[in-house]
Amino acid sequence: MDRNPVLDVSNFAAVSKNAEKGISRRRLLGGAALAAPAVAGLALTRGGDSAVAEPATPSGSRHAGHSEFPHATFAAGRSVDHAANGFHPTELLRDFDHGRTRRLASGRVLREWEIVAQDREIEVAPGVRYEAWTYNGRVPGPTLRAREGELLRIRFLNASEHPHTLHFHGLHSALMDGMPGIGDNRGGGQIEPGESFTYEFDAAPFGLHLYHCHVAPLAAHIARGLYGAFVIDPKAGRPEADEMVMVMNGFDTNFDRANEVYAVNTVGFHYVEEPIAVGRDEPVRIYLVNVLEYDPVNSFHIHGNFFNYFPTGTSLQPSEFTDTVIQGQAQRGILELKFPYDGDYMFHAHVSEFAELGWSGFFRVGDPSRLTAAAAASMYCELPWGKGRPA
Ligand SMILES: [Cu+2]
Repeated sequence: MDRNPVLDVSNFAAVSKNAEKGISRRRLLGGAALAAPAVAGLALTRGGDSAVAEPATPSGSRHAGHSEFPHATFAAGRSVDHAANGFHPTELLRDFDHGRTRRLASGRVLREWEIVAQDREIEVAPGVRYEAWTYNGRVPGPTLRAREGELLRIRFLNASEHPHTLHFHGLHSALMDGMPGIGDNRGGGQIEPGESFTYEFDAAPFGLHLYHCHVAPLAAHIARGLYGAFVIDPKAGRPEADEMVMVMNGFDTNFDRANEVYAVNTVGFHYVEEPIAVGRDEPVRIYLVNVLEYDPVNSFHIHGNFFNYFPTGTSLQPSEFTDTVIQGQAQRGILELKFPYDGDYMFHAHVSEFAELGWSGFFRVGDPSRLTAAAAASMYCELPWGKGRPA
């Protein structure tokens, strides 16, 4: 059907050791996957008893009120092996890659990075492995950070077994667009395995952008993990704050074009397991990017608080003071807020299904002895690893 082997869906399934063909996320949620509890490491472990084969609409569930919506929980008693993954979502959160800089004769700053595309298996929830395609071995790729007006140079090496590109959002010429078919005769366009290309363009406009691969089939290349945030600071900078990047993503672990795991920064429920520590009354700035494939919208909601929202970060004036934003794919924005009270505050997709499949976390504000998430989490939902689960 297609000349490119990566287009073959059966090929996708074949390379995912843990994928179980034909088990969709919706069937999983409906309880059908109970017949195959080993599916991608996912099992419905209600009450810690994997043999509990409840129908899709059980009655008398401990989780009355959403009993028609059994949770896909993850391998109990385990955490993701971050060392094996090669990246840690807690560190990745505040990891901004400024590259190397030097001043050109003109006085202008040249900023340079090297990005290598590599195939790499990663664990996206305890026991759930995924054959990712990565930039610099991590998902999301490095958060590239520059300042408005600089000259940017990104050397891209494709060490993957598949053709890829770097397609940046921002202002640049067609040759630098990472678009297959444009500039192939000048070394650009689609970058084949083993090839390299250097992208060069001005840092403009200031704001929060993203980059991703633009090789077809596009959904597959993006869903595999080839994306990252791209921050261009305004010339005068932004006010001091505790800054963090959140890339909202998901993983189609059985290659049926629907996601089984949802997350911020790749690992489902990671910020439940390790709440994000922030200071009380300290300014916090979140660079929020939605790269989710296969679902039309994503969202971010915070408990007990409101934030100023700067869509695309291209204006210094917020457009909204709110507690929930909706983003389509590639939409992004900057959130600024302070936490006035100690305690643990949940943040999650307000698409509840995403929240219950991993896209949930907590901010831990000030004194951790007060109102911590262990209790809150168990009240909210049955969570992985048996923590906080009622006896
Ligand atoms: Cu690609």
